[in-house]
Amino acid sequence: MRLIPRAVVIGAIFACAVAGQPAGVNYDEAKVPAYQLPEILRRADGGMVDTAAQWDERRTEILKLFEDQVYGSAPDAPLGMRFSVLEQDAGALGGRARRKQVRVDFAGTEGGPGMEILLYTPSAAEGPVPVFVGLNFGGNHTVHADPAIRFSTRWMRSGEGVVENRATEETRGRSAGRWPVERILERGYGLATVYCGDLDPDFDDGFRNGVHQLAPPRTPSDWGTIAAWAWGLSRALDYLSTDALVEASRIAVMGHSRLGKTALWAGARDTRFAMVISNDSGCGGAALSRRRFGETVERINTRFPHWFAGNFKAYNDSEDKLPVDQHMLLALVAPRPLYVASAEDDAWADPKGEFLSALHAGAAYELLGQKGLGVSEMPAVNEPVMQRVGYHIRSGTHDVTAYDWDRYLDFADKHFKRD
Ligand code: GTR
Repeated sequence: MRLIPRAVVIGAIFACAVAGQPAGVNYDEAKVPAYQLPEILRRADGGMVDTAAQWDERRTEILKLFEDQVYGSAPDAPLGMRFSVLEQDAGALGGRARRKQVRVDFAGTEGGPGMEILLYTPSAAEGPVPVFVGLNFGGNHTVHADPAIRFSTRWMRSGEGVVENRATEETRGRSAGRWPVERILERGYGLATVYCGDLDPDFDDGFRNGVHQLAPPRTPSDWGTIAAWAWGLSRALDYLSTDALVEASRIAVMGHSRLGKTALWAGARDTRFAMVISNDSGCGGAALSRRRFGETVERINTRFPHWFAGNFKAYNDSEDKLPVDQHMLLALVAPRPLYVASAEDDAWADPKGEFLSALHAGAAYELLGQKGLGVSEMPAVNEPVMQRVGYHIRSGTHDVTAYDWDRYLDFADKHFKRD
């Protein structure tokens, strides 16, 4: 019998237990390969962009690279889209909120592809308010225990309270910890949310369901699921811009994890989003792919083959061939306020890679006369930095917490303050 040294066994068990993820994942800073990031301000023809006036062209070039090689390109807003208010109450949440639930029929016909928006605004507001908009993971009814929130009967990922991929009443309010509605309202903001599965159920079905029906992907540069979700956020913004309760020029897009990747892509494409917030978005979100720390391009494409455009698979274990890296995605938000958040015990999402990405995106902000992060070293845990770009790494795990939201509200106060 061959004996495996005890230290090796313990080491292996430890590596798996720490990560809670497949073996062979790199969590060692010393093993991050040497890499060179593509320069944000160097055009494809080799020339440098050195005036704000030249940025628009470079921005278009970078956006196209992300569309073609990473997320896939999505169609324009559909013609004939229809909004119907399904329910509203000016005295919701014990009189603190106005609640509105709106159905969006993308093709203008009931029963076709569509989504439901849940909107809360502070009842005390005298005029339109700035609003945070983000997708949720489990149905609008999971974001608050409010019994009047319409229950989602769509396909759900399996989990507690989900039976045969459908939610049960048990899931009402389940994610309330991630959506501190009262706190947001007290600070004078509104919150709008949509279930991501209204747009595209989160499984690989060859893009037959969800909004992909409107323009089925035919080429490896067509929209994957993240692009479909991001497209839906733009459609939510289309609606919100028509609602008198909402200040259309102050809408912040926010998302966590896979939906943080989505918020970044939505905010990068659609400059009507006045602020962009990424919570623990990791690989394919804020984290630099070339670092190969935690989740890698190959792992994400293998486990979630439907999230990105087909072309992205060509970069499995070949990150250095990517014509972009994620600091360029963040640069597409410039000069609008951008916040990137990490969590200390979320190595899978590579907090340092998220920070470095935000740091390097500063090149575009500076070109446009704004201060990026304003620091060059990663700040200590629970010590946020906030200029035009904000960043924090909080203690704890992969999640959205009250701490995260308090920082986003501070950041919004800083940038959305009325003159
Ligand atoms: C993980 C995935 C991450 C992240 C996360 C989430 O399984 O590897 O990229 O998106 O899911 O969305 O919670």
